[in-house]
Amino acid sequence: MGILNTTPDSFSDGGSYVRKDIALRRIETMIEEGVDIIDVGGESTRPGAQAVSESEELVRVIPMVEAVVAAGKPVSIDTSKALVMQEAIRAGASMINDVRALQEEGALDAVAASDEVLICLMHMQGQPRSMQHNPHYDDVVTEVKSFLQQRVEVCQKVGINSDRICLDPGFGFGKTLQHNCELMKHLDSFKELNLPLLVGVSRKTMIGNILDADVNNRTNGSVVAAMYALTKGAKIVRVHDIKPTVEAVKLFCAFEQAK
Ligand code: 8Y7
Repeated sequence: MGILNTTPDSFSDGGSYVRKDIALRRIETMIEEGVDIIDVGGESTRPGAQAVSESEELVRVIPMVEAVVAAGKPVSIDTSKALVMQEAIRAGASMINDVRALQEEGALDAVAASDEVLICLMHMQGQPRSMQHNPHYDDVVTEVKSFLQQRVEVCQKVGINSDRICLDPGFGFGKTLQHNCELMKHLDSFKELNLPLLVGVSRKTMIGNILDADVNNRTNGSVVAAMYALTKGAKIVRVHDIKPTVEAVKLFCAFEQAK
């Protein structure tokens, strides 16, 4: 899954894809480099980021959803807002990627109203503005898993079949470096939830902290971390650097498919 940010304050793209033509070129490049799904986001969930209005988010993302659909690639829409979900589904989005796991008003119904769209339910402790202030868990792996299981049950109650759901522990979302490392080490235990896992660690602070690398020097770390997640059972990796990640995935698949 390739990340297409349309947010001026996104920490790793520095706002360089705000202008539409640049975003369109970025979509083309990602496709050339072998991306499978493009995740279009219009709200920065970076720690401390400000909220974005519904109308602003729609203006940012819908043209990009349309462009990716026109290019023939599946689109995931990174949003928590019901109206943005509805409009993106109408524009042809294949997946909703919700860091708030359909807890905002109307979001559950927006997904339930479609009988096709996929949904990624992610775990977050707190809200983006303050989530990194003092994250606390007694047992991060158990607590994240049990939250995701509860959200799956809520989805099923409103008719969202589990074959449309994937799960994400939400690396960096209300988690210390130790929490993130513990989740990564025990990612294989999420198999007990019996749903595909999506993992997003690309260029994140956890990688910067371990490697003492600024955001422009995290590609190697991001690819290695994605590879580790794959060996622990992740089925989708959400990344900025398409080419090296596609190479890692190809190697992983070649090894895994050997007899
Ligand atoms: C994730 C995500 C972000 C993630 C999923 C960033 C939107 C921060 N991270 N969605 N979104 N999983 N599913 O650094 O880890 O990309 S935003």
